[in-house]
Amino acid sequence: MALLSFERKYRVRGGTLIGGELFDFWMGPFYVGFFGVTTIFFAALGTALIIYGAAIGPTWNPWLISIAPPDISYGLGLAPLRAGGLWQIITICAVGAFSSWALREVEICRKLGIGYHVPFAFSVAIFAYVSLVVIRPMLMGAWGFGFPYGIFSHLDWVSNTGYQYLHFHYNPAHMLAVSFFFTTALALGLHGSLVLSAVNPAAGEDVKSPEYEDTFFRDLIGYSVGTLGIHRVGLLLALNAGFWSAICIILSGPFWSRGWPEWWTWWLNLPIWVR
Ligand code: UQ2
Repeated sequence: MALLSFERKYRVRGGTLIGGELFDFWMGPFYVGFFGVTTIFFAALGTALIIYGAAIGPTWNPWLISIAPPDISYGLGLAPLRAGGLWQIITICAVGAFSSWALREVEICRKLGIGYHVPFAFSVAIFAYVSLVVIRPMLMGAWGFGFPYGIFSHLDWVSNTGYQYLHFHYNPAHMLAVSFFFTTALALGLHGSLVLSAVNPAAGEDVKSPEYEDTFFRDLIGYSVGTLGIHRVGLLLALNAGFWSAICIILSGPFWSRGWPEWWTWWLNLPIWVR
């Protein structure tokens, strides 16, 4: 709020994808836009339905509240509200809210004339969610393959689904995803600590320039990826973490229904081994 006068020149008209100038305004610090309205609509309806689902359920214990998808027998049809229909509408609301939020990011990028990197990155996170509750269930022929909306219940789902494939860590796409998640943490750890070491010095000491950051890594490992480069590396690592997560679960079921350890028999079956 305090920056509003400073930011006045960034509050430009236009760049909207839909609705023209109808919703082209700000409420306090927030840009509204057509997709701000649809975000609020889907988020509010989805949240209300979750609360309704909790109200007709057996518990108010926040850890145990759960809204389950329909039974597998409903296939890809609609289910009664109390038998998975709530889950179906909540899923529509979630996808609607996430997509609206991404498109609102796009409109803000267009206003500012900056790249679409942020909505693109967010889209990969949306893809990971959609792969679990839309793409994989559709490929497997039933909404019942989606995960339940609850804190413990979704953990149980992950555990059960993993054990259906005996040992999920043998899933090659899961291996890639996990490796990218860890490397993302390494990169952010390196980057956050390096930046703070240079630009947040002890009281009375001078802020250091990026050359110091380069020099630290040149002294340490003979190479600096650079201040722009580290953000390219970070984005690449994070997007790959989300992307391979989506791939690893889409593969499991629709394209591989046995244990993942067994997948590796291709290695033993290579014709290069001496019998
Ligand atoms: C760097 C640099 C930064 C950084 C970091 C590095 C001045 C402020 C962290 C070092 C990063 C390297 C060497 C690549 C790491 C790669 C992986 C896959 C973890 O050089 O430039 O800018 O923050």
